[in-house]
Amino acid sequence: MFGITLSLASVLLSYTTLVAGHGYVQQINIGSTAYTGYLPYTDPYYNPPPQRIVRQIPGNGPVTDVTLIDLQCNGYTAGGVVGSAPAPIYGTVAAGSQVNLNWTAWPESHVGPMITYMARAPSDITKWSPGTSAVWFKVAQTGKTASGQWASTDLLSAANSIYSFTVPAKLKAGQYIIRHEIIALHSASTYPGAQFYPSCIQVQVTGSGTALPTSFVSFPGAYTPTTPGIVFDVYTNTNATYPIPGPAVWTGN
Ligand SMILES: *[C@@H]1O[C@H](CO)[C@@H](O)[C@H](O)[C@H]1NC(C)=O
Ligand SMILES: *[C@@H]1O[C@H](CO)[C@@H](O)[C@H](O)[C@H]1NC(C)=O
Ligand SMILES: [Cu+2]
Repeated sequence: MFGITLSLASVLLSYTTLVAGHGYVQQINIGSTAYTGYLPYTDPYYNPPPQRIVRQIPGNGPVTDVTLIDLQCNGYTAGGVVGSAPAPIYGTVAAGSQVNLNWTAWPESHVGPMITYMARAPSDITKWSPGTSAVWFKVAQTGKTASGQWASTDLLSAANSIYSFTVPAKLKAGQYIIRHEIIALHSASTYPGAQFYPSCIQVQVTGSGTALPTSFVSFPGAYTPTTPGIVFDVYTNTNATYPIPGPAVWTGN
C-alpha cells in the first residue's frame, strides 16, 4: 500500500516535470503597457474568463503535424476550439516600435529558431479567423548565429526569456494578428519530429505608413514535411548553417 502510494506519487511528479518542460508566451510588453498572455492553466477556470489579446491555446505542448490548422495559432480542432478562434480584445502598437514577448521558462534542450509573422485582418479582428488563406508575411526571424547560438534557448535565456521584434515602420495602420513561434528541433532529425509552439496575438497597428507586402503564405501550408529546417539534426549539424523555414522577411523598406 505504502509502496503503491509512493510510486504513484513519483509518476505524478515526473509527469508534472515533463509538462512543465514546454512553454508559451505569458506576457506581451509594448512600450510601458503589459498585456497578460492567454494562460492555459488558469484562464479557463475563471467565469467569466479574463479577456486576453492572445488567442486561446490548449496548453504548453507543441504541434508536430504541419498540415493541421493547429499550426496556425496553436488552437486545436478537437473540443470545439477551431485553430484560431478569435480573442475578445486587442493590444495597440505603433508601427516601427518594439514588441517584447515574455516566454515561460524554456527547456534548454529545445533549441531552434524563433519566427514572427503578421496577417492583416480584413475586418474586425475579434471575429476573424484566416483559415487556410494565404495572408501571412514574415516580419522577423532568428535561427542560429555564426558562433552557434540558437535563438532558443541561448539568446532567449540571455535576454531573460524576452524575445523582441519590431513592427515594420512603414506598415499600414490596421488590425493584425501577430503569429509568433519557437520551432524546437531537439527531435527534428526526421519528420514528424520538429515541435512547433505558435501563438497568435491581436493588435491594432497605428501610424501613417502605407506599405503592405505583396506575397503571403498560409498556415497550414507554409511548411511541409520536406521544407529545409523542418527536418534538421541539431546533434550532427553542430557547425552547419541552419536554414530558417518560410519566406524571406518583409521589412517594408
Ligand atoms: C515575465 O512574466 C512573468 C510572469 O508575469 C513576470 O514575473 C516577469 O517579471 C516577466 N519578465 C519581464 C522581464 O517582464
Ligand atoms: C565543428 O567545428 C569544430 C571547430 O572547428 C571541430 O572541432 C568539430 O569537429 C566540428 N564538428 C563537426 C560535427 O563537424
Ligand atoms: Cu518540450
